[in-house]
Amino acid sequence: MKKVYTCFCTDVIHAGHLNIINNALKYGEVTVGALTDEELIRYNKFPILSLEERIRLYQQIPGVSRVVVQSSMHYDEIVKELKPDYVIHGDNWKEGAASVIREQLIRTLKEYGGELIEIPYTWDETVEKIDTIQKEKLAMPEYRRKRLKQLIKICPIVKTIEAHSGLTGLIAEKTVVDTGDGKLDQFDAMWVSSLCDSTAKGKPDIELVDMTSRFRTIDDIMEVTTKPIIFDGDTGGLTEHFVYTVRSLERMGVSAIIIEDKTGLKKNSLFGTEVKQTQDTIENFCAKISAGKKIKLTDDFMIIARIESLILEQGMDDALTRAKAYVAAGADGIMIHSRKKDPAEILTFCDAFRREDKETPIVVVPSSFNTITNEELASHGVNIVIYANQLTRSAFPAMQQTATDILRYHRAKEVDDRLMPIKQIITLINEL
Ligand code: SPV
Ligand code: MG
Repeated sequence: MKKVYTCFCTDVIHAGHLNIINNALKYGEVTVGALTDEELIRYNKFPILSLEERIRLYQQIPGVSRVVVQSSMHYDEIVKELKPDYVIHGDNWKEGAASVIREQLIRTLKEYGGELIEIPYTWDETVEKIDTIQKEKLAMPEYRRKRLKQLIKICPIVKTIEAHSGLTGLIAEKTVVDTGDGKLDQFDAMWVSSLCDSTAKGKPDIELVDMTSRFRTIDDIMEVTTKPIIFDGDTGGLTEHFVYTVRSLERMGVSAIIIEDKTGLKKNSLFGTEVKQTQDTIENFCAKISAGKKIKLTDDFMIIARIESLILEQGMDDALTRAKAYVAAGADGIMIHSRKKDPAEILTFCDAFRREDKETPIVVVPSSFNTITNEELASHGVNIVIYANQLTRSAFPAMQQTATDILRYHRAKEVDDRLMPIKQIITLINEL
């Protein structure tokens, strides 16, 4: 009996998959590979079923002899191990990002005389509908909300970028980069920054933009994206108000709120000690965390405590003492912030915190200490990295320069080659 291999990265079996299996059976005994969660995420196919559930699903397909785990989108490793006589795949991967995977597979098969069989890809209305439903499901509150906790478990570090509008949400959702080794990468989550949400409205970052308005921003982002949202909740306000915020965010499908241990008039942390900022007492802040924890209804929603001790120059011991207290009060994660250019104090904190607490997720925002890479942060136990304001900071000077130049030249011709072509901008947004 010849050996046939195919790999699935789906949560739903439709006519297209059955067609592949039926064709594969003509050549021999069929093994199906189930792609790992980590690889699916890098290719923007966030799994709704767990790997175990997907394995069981594939095992139930008539004609499938066994299911194995494929741990890379590239077939080299699995093909070298299984040495199938045939690998079968739809013919829809000759172009685009997946073509690199195809070419590499052909080279590997050649080494021992294996063969690639490509069959016409099934694309009809039913398949299209199933595909759309799967994608749309991810935007629903119950799927979106739990996705952050899932990502923390799966990813070495959850890469998060700021979004403050539908358009920036789309950038966070759709920006994919080819990492050069035939792999793709993208952002995992979105940060609704108080700084950028306020700035976009032309307001200072002092908790002036009210919750109704901030929820409207979230709604705009949610309408056009599926990725999970981390909400910048500033100080969380009065505890009596904070519990309502938690309820609303959780119901909307937001995954986490981060609140900072400051009280009184909030100023942006990046001002540090240049402006008057007051840190809350440990007791008050713990009470706020506990109240939020008590009111939330799901295990998915996270309340993350942000420590301002380093920002306010209160020292490392204070930061660590507070971290411990906030976790004891029920915080689902810790954010440690710094405005130093050198990441040393952040890393010292992370290492010390991790020596005692291996589990509680750590969040960092490397706006000032921007030389450090995601990988370095992950190696110090950081779980979520937030690129908190770079989209706003790149867009603002570009727009300002354009406005200045139109005034200077009395026309728009001189700025035109810096602009996105009109044709491109009107096709940027997909219609339903
Ligand atoms: C934000 O993005 O609004 C933040 C991060 O809170 S920072 O601006 O660095 O304080
Ligand atoms: Mg903020």
